[in-house]
Amino acid sequence: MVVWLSFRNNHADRRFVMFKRFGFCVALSLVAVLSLSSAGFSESEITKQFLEAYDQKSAVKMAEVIKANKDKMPDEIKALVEEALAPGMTQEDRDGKFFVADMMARAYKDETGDVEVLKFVKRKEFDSKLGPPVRSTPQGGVHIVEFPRATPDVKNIFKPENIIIKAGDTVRWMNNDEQGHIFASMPLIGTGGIFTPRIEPGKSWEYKFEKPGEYFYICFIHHGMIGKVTVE
Ligand SMILES: [Cu+2]
Repeated sequence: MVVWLSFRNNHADRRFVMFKRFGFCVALSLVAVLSLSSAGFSESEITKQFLEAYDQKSAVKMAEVIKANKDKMPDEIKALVEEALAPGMTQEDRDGKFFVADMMARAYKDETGDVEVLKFVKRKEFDSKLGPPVRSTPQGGVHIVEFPRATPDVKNIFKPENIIIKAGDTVRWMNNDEQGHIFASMPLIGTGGIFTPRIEPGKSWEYKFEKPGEYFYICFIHHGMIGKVTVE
């Protein structure tokens, strides 16, 4: 449950929850719509109709667009994600496209019960916020991920943030920062299993990865502090 709550704290997700409660979200949706209109969308007809319904704040019309184009939606949404990840995209445009892909995938899930497209969008969005994956070399039998000491420019990060290891390997998270961190992996989009206590400064915490998979994890305290372990 805590993992789910924290998952819901994820950025796009939070915007969606707010989007659902229109009364609370005028400012945010305005920001999103503004960034969409400047995002140079090569909007397909379906996306255009969906955005029109969104502009009218009509959840009913949005659902209708999805219903009328049900079979095309997975490809439509994947194309949007591809656009979002295209080279040269600004962060703002990327966020805008992921925002729409996320909304469409949710509406598609509500219509069909199929959650896989939404998971796909979430995984891609998460990956887009990380640097490229690095194959980790164990030191003294374990892989080390550090919470480095905060500097004026960089704080609340996992380092390295995106590693590849082998099944059976152990990762040790070491807190060299001056504050505590708590994190967990998100079973809704990847493999669950990591759930840490509060790791205080100077302390460390280990996890042995028996199960192959993609472990997307987030700090509960610091929004935007994210990492990933891919277990082969
Ligand atoms: Cu943290």
